[in-house]
Amino acid sequence: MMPNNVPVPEFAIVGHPNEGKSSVVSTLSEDDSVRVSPVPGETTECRIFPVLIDGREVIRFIDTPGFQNPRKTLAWMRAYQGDDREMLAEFIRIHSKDPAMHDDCALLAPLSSGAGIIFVVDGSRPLRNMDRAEMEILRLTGRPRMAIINCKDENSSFLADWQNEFRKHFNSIRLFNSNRATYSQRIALLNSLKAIDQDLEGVIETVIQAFSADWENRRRQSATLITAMLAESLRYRASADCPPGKDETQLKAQLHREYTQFVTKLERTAHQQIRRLFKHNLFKVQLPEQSILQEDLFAAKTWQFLGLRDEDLIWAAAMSGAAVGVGLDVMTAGISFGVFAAIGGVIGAAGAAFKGKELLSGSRLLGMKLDKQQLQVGPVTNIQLLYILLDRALLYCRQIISRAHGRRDSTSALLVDEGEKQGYASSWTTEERKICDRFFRALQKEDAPAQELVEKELTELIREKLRKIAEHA
Ligand SMILES: Nc1nc2c(ncn2[C@@H]2O[C@H](COP(=O)(O)OP(=O)(O)OP(=O)(O)O)[C@@H](O)[C@H]2O)c(=O)[nH]1
Ligand SMILES: [Mg+2]
Repeated sequence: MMPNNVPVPEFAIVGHPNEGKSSVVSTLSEDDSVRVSPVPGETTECRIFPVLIDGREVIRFIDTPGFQNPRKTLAWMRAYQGDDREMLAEFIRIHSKDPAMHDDCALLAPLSSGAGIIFVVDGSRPLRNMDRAEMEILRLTGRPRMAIINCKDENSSFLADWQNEFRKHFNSIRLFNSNRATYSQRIALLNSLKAIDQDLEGVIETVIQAFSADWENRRRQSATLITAMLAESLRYRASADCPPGKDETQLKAQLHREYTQFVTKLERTAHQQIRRLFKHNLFKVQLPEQSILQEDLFAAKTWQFLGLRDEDLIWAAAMSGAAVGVGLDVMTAGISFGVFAAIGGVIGAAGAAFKGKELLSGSRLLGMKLDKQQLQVGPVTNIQLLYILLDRALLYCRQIISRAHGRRDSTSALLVDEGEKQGYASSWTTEERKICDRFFRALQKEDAPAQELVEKELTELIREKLRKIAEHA
């Protein structure tokens, strides 16, 4: 962590209007409150975006307006005869009342107070003389500077021109797409910042370490949230009185509905908490149509996608909301897999009926007169629910982790459609699946000390999986 007496490094993000400066600031500071707009001239005043880790500011990025009158600014600087160190302050003093120079004064102000420069251009357009004037202004400021080529569209035919020109004016150059940059690309950018000025090396290294510890912390917290969500979903049980004469089908449907709503809400809450950990407040992404996260948690499609085995299909049908209307047949099959258990006088009879193949049809249960007092739903005895929730949580994390904060559209961050994958857990090793198994069995036994141990084990496994996801995001 940054010691108290070390000044916080600051970088002003400068460039022509509408090139993506604010978007770069937003991605680098992981702050999606930065105003980004397709209309040039959106940013009219400088604004500081500090990066806080554990309440301490480690680095700050300054969003600035685009150059307004670069030719006149450059001409003034070239004609300036005074002390170089006073040049920017003098420029601002002389032009501060001139509305035609307002933005130039504003963007040069942080440089005058010592900020480093990150110059942003949209590399998908050709280089113009205006850009050369802007680069020359920045060179004349004498501040340490790097250039970022932020390609707003896929066109890379102008890249070589930009790179050649940049070599004349900047200490460091990077391709950096503010809409697609991943965590590792941001770290790579910070590493390049070290090279622009030797004095910055130590302090930027400290920032990189703080970032990396913070991300590790977020992954650990996400893993803890996922494990808790799994435990609560799988441990759930509820019962209702079912005296003779009461409409049992309706009661089951109601218990079932309450159960699926409970798990669905738990899942949504856990996902939202993870989204907040990664500082995404705007994320209302339209996932690809095929995405499994689009689907209802209990839809048969979800379960098929994520590798459901044939013998679990009836169980899945029983779990799906649609099956509620189907009637007792499917619901009864559900009982056999542990969604519903009839407790009280019925256990012996039901237990006998569950043996053998007939249980799948449910036919023998259908006509049975059971003097049950209570109907119980949960705890779930089918481990598939664990894998489905786990896979969906990991897929959700992948979306969140790979989303750049500077992005403002609502399409998915991922180029590859994750819905095509069969989920993560299906490719896990036997050892990893055993961890899930132990966790699941401990929950069923309601054995608290054993649970604590396996919860730790599972959290650790999830944390490691999240690390791998972040690495490849
Ligand atoms: N597709 C795509 N669009 C981008 C990218 N970067 C920025 N944009 C879009 O370009 C527009 C301008 O982005 P801003 O970040 O507001 O640009 P700016 O340089 O701050 O603009 P001013 O404040 O007006 O000077 C916005 O509509 C952004 O969403 C990018 O990497 N890819
Ligand atoms: Mg802006």
